[in-house]
Amino acid sequence: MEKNIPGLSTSDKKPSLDSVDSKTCLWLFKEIDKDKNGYIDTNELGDAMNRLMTITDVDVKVMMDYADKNKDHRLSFPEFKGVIEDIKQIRSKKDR
Ligand SMILES: [Ca+2]
Ligand SMILES: [Ca+2]
Repeated sequence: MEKNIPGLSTSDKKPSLDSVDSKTCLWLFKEIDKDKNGYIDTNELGDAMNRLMTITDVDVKVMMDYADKNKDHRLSFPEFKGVIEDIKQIRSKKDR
């Protein structure tokens, strides 16, 4: 049995939202974009969210609506990244 060596096992850690950089963002985006068409649609967002929590179709639609800035009913990477940035900002304001 091997001991966990700090620094070598960091890849096992789930990224926290505060430490999400553009690289992690892109990885997340690709994880959610199941059909790899470069966009996250409502179904893909719903699937991803369902894995994390119990969420209703309405919740997913609200999230989609908020994130979908150009209203084409799918999320491009900049739109997705924008949401992450927004959440990070809201969180950092709360901490103050
Ligand atoms: Ca897709
Ligand atoms: Ca869009």
